[in-house]
Amino acid sequence: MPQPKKIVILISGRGSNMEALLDAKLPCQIAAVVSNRADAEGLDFARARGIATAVLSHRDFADRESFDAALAQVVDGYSPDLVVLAGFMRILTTGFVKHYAGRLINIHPSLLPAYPGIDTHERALQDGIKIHGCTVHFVTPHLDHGPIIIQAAVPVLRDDTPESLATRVLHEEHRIYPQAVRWLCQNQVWLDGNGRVASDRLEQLGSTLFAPGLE
Ligand code: NHR
Ligand code: GAR
Repeated sequence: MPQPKKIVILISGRGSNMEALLDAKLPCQIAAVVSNRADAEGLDFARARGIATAVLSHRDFADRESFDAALAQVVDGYSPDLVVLAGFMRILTTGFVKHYAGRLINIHPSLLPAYPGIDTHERALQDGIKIHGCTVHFVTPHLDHGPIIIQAAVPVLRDDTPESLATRVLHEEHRIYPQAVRWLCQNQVWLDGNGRVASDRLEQLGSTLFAPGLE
């Protein structure tokens, strides 16, 4: 048996995606949870599970380069095979992203490449789109444009608010993020030399989502 992969999770707040990962009994070692905010709710949950935590406040650094350099030092202290952004809210410099090329992933609350950036649910409702969702992708220097590993689609309903839509999307985030990490830990999915997501999984299952549904 090869050594289980080591994972570091980066958070900024609530940490519900981190919780989903900790609850998923993944075939890997969660080495640490690192936050850029000391008051991130997710830190308490990780501590209660006996997982190492670290806080590095971006406010203590003069610029993004120095914050990212210090962050990389903390993260590298756990020698991770995979670094997982879970509601991490700081844009990362090219230097940081390149250092973790092929082993840095993010979950984003939209069907990328639609709605990169923040306030995705509000913008989706403004545009009147009928199908929305979430995306797990490798992180590249081009914000929210890295190679896609898995997506989940949900309907947008007539009376949705940004909050109700966020809740529906978040439910699916909690399903696809553990799945993506499991594939990566088991070497069933990887980033190939051409910057594309490759996979040796045989099944290709799925079904059509109509919104509103057909009569
Ligand atoms: N860094 C790089 N280089 N590439 C990506 O794809 C990244 C990234 C860092 C974070 C997560 C991303 C998301 O899923 C992510 C992907 C924060 C912002 C942002 O504007 C945008 C996208 C993401 C995360 N952050 C503001 C900033 O100035 C701060 C906003 C705040 O604190 O509320 O860094 O959406
Ligand atoms: C999630 O919806 C995640 O996709 C999103 O923030 C939420 C974090 O929730 N990420 C971003 O918007 C990154 N810019 P969580 O802290 O409970 O996992």
